Amino acid sequence: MTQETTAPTAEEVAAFRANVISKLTYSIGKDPEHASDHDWFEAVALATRDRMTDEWMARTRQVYQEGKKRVYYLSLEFLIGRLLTDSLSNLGLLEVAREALAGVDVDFDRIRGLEPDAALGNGGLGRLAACFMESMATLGIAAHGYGIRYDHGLFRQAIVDGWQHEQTETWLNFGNPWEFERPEVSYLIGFGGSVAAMPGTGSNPEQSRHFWHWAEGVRAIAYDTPVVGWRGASVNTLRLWRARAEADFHLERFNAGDHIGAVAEEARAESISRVLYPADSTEAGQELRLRQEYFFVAASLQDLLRRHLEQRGTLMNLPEFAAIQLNDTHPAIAVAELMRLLVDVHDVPWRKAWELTVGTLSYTNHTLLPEALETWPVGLMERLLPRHMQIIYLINAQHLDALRERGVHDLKLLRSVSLIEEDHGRRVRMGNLAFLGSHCVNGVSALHTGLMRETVFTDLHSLYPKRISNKTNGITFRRWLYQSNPQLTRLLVEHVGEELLDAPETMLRKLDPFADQADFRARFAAQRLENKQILARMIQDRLGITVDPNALFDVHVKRIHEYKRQLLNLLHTVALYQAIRSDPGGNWVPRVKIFAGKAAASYHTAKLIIKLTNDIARTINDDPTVRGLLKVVFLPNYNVSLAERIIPAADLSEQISTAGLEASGTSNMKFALNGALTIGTLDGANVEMCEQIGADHMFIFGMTAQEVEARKQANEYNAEATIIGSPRLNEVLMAIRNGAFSADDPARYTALIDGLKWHDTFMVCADFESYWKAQLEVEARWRDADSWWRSAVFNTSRTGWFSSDRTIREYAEEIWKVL
Ligand code: 26Y
Repeated sequence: MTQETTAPTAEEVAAFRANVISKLTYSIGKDPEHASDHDWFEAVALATRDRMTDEWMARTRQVYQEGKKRVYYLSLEFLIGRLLTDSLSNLGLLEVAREALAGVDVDFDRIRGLEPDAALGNGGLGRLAACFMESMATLGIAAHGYGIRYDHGLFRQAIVDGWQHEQTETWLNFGNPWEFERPEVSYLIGFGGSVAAMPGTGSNPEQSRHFWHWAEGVRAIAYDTPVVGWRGASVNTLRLWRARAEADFHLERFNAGDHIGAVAEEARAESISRVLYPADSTEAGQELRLRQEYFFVAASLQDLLRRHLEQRGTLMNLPEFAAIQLNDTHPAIAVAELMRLLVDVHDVPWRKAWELTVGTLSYTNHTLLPEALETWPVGLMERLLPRHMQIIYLINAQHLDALRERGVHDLKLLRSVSLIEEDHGRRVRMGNLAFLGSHCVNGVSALHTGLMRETVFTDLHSLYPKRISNKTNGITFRRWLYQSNPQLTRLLVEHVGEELLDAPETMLRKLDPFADQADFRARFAAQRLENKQILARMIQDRLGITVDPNALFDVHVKRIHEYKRQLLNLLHTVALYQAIRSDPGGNWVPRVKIFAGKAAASYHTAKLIIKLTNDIARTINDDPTVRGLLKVVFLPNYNVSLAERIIPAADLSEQISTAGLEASGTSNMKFALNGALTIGTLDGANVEMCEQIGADHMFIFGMTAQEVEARKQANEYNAEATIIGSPRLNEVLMAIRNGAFSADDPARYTALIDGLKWHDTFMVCADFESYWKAQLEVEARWRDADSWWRSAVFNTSRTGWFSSDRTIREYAEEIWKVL
């Protein structure tokens, strides 16, 4: 592998092989003669984990001795993917492992494919958390990730007759060789019950401490996974909580004869860590979700306070030694829970507790979509977390009083910054709670941060103008370049040197001059072709569709959502199809349109878009007049491992959300890093990519966020008029609407297409012509190979800034104060 320029020595290989065989024999109990591939995978994983463990312990000891400040990253999602290649590669042991296994006739590539993806996340937010964990380890930041160890991660997507079906994901079926179970690290988490003031602590609610007599206790058990940084720099911990029933409680009921009740109790407790909420950006709104949020927040805060107290003996200096980052509002109940722990459990006066809370917490917002802004009914909160509800009321009262004292009497403003929404039944606004309880609040791209200030948080921002800052997202280059694209990495290292691997943010730029060298461009194109051949084989194997690796691979992969506008891409696909059919002898650029992504199970329109993709694919792929000039492929079950294979094989990256709605996007960065050209709107981080890479090397189209907003405000957008003005668009819509792709059910898409005509909330029609033109430019550029590959090189060379190391450095310096 690329990052190990010197071949491994025979001793290293023999030592590693001995470790693996010892694991196979004594931990798995298998004779090498009879071991299955899966046994070998597990043995290698265990041997790899051993190599991390020494460094892990040394590191933990050092952090303790040096008294370093710690970072706690609280996230309901960690979309990790596989860990074997990642860990070996970061430890510099990839070639060692490969050779060690070859010596016993085991193929490394075959066994690494057996590892299930740890899919403990839905999409961008969860994957960002995983990239951040790796970058924090690489930069030597003493960080702990805290989350939930779901029995079942994100569902497996099966496509049956073109429709998405959700199947249970079972990543733990064969156990998990990376984790350490810590039965001794466990906390009891309460729910429900009642609250009573402690006698003698005063009647002023600010001064009184309270007992919370909760009705139900659930045990949180820790499972630790070591996370190793680049070149083994340091090893941090991802601590995930599993829910277990309180054993004694359940046994008492059982002994009393209530067998069913005892089991039901157990099931109810354990359901908390049973399954990841499979919705992205659509309000989950279920009691179980709130239980999950509180469960992991409460366990994590107790755990970190215990660690802090053990080391410092007081909580008064918490912000000096601990920084807690809330990944979206999902852990926002931490504001109330930290207050509760400080005031009720540790006897800290209210004012001081508030100062400590705000000084320790910070919050990242990942979306402005109204349906994804969490609010919880006051009634539910009172029932499940009665003491927290009191605390939230108290925080709110003080917050509003302080404003009135500052002379703010505008009722509309006070209502908008209140923690309680009064309009649609009383609900707690978790975004406002996270904002008020944090000293720093950030967005994830420059555009998104600006919109946060102007829209959802405009009033809070006017009151706390310094609180919001921007931290543009990034990706870890170790996974998204070195591991997923060894061919390209090798080429880059050959031209700018080994140092590239340690300092890609600066070194990638050194490739710029090579963009003008024909032989370099040829090699850049050749590595792409190799990756495309691999993907073409996979498409053939999985779907039986033959695609030409020399065609332009046009790729749109991400969660399926109307705002991401997969539908716009499909309209272009059909328009292209119709154009080819009306001029089959024309000089067309052969294209393969590749789609992949999951739809939330309850999101009907998104699931219909998947069906439409498959209907269009079947019709076009079977049409002999097209002669393979256009192929459409929907690859099922998009996940991290599939992304690692698709992205390095992409020529064109589709980033076409309605401007203003994609907070950042991170696959846009992964594609560009691997040298794909982007067709995209000025949305999220596309804007900053354009600044770094140069508009000449991207295909930017469509309305800007401002234009979208202006049109909405003016209430003048009329999709129907737009459709009448575009015969091409009209023809496409008519064909889909009238069943050209759904002869078995001609009315299948009537409502979908009529929806575009009457509402077009995401401005698909409005951007269609502009998108069509941008796609023509794509074709013109593709025909001019020199120009295409020159731009491709610039995409790779100018994407260094999007390393998550840069992002983490910004958090570390400006928010956490740990660097
Ligand atoms: C409320 C609950 C149902 C919910 C669950 C998951 C709400 C939102 C989400 C996930 C949001 C998410 O993934 N957001 C994405 O975060 C990425 C990382 O910052 C961004 O790049 C991306 O634009 C944004 O959509």
